Amino acid sequence: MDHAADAHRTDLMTITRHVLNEQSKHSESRGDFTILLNHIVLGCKFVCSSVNKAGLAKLLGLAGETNVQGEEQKKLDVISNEVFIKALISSGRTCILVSEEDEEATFVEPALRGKYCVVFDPLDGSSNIDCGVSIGTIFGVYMLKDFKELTLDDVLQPGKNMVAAGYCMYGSSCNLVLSTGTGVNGFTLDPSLGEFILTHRDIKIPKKGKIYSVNEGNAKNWDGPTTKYVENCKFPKDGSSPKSLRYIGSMVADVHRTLLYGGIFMYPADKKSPNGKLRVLYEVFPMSFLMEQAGGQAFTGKQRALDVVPKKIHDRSPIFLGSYDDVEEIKALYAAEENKE
Ligand code: FDP
Repeated sequence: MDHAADAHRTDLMTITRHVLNEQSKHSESRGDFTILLNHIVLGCKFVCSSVNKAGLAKLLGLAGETNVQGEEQKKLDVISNEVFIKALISSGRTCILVSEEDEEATFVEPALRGKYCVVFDPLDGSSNIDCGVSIGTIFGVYMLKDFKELTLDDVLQPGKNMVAAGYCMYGSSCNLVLSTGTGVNGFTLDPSLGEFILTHRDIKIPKKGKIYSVNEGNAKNWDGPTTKYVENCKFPKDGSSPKSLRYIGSMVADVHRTLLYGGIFMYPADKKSPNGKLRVLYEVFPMSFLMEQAGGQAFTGKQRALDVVPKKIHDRSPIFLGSYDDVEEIKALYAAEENKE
């Protein structure tokens, strides 16, 4: 028996231990965020297990279909939403929940209320479920300013006001990436322990990348700066090598790769969708928060993404995020375009 190896294995930095360590740096903290995070982690573990079992359990298919026992089949994204809503409410630390799956925000009943608002997409990239491509959960957390009267304005705040953001990717391994505003850390689920272990400490995105990631099928409807940027990726004029194109079409997976390898991920505006496709509150903001915390940038084509003030909970925005220098390049192209007008 290798006692040294075993001893090493018992000194694991789990996500709970990590957050408790962070909490101990703030003497005023009462542990509410740690409790909230535990419930988010529980939701992620549940969804991870459902995603892994999806084929076997015949969870795939349209919501509303019935199985051989005549029971109603639920789609994975419907199940994931129910799991997160229940986990977040039962934490006793939330007051308003905004989910991609629900048209209206959920106001938690007064007896179970806490000070956090959580915005989330329980299962992003759902068009990839049936072919086993990586999908994920994205979340952002705001802290309530005024406890007296809850209104939608408590969640219609710019992304820079978030106190935490993260995502969990359900892929060949289950990875949870989290920022509480002091850098970005990545945790991998050890299925034998059922614990997320710190595997990527203080993630920093490379300053410049070699990959661009965009749905080029929309190119005929792009604006000038996006078209020019992608042209430069393929035919650089400064003598550098062309960039590689990688596009999974699942935001969590595309952003995860961008964070670790560098480069740029874009979902620009186009003539058909002048506000792009991705949702401000639970896609653009959390991913932009993580990018900035990792040393990168996030830009909408007009402004810093985290400065946007959403008007409605399901608002959309164009987004360019990733390595600092790469986003700087697209910002320059938009600035040049604006100067021409
Ligand atoms: P999906 O439609 O599969 O749910 O916002 C959802 C999203 O996936 C993102 O995860 C992904 O980045 C994007 O849409 C892909 O959109 P396109 O298929 O238009 O490229």
